[in-house]
Amino acid sequence: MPIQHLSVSDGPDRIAEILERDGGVIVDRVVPREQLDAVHAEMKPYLEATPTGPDRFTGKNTTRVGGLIARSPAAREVITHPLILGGVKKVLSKATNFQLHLTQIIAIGPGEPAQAVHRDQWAFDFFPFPRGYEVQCNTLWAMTDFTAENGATRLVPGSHRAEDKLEFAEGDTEPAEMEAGSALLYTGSLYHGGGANRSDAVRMGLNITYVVGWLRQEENQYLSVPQEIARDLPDDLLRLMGYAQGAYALGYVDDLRDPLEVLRGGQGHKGFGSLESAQERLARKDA
Ligand SMILES: O=C(O)CCC(=O)C(=O)O
Ligand SMILES: [Fe+2]
Repeated sequence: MPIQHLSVSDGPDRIAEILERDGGVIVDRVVPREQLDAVHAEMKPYLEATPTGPDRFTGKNTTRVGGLIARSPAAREVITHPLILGGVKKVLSKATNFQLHLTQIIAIGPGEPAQAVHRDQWAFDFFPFPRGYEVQCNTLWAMTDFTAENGATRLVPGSHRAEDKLEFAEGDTEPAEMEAGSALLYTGSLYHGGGANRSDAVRMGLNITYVVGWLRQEENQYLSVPQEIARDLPDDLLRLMGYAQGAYALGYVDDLRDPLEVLRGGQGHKGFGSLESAQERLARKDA
């Protein structure tokens, strides 16, 4: 099954529909490639200073750098892109809310072999989430063009409904070929892997991942983004980073205080959210 491409005019509902059907989708040319060049320019010193991966899964010829909210103001707009966030929100809508899971540039160098095909949600201790209850949604923005030759991410479309712990070979996968500025979205349940880079140039992608509000984030935003920087960020970005209540009770500070207000220097005595209203909301979603 080939990977479906959409355009920005298709809108968030269509993105979510294809993600629910296939587990992955490409939205072509979401931002001008120059917007991602700006992220690259801000991240270049970190990319240059970071060693390649220690093992085959992270990639011995692959550089991964995170902390994008602190290090790259240009990345913040990509992370909060309304169309993509709209699609993500729908896919994760069985939970009360969602948050940022990680921000990472993945630069696959020439000669890197294909990464083992995997599900990203295995990071949650291989917990067997119910099929159809998506807990994680990835976006991988092409900072360079993604081609089959240079290591475009490889997906097994439809495999989000498959059994857990399966093994797939490269021949079972489809390359997510796309122009720079495009975004690949895939659920945490979809089998995929970084492609082999058989070209002589680096394949660079910006991996921004979101997760339901009741799971632990992969990248620790409270320590990756120093408080001096966090304090000046807009509320919507801070909430996405986790300065908000997950579901109706998770993530408060000491005496049930609201983390966003505490960060801003206020008292923030909020208490829990309402269990009754959370139950009502979930009952509506089940209907
Ligand atoms: O860089 C890619 O194409 C995908 C990498 C990936 O799937 C991962 O590291 O979990
Ligand atoms: Fe992955």
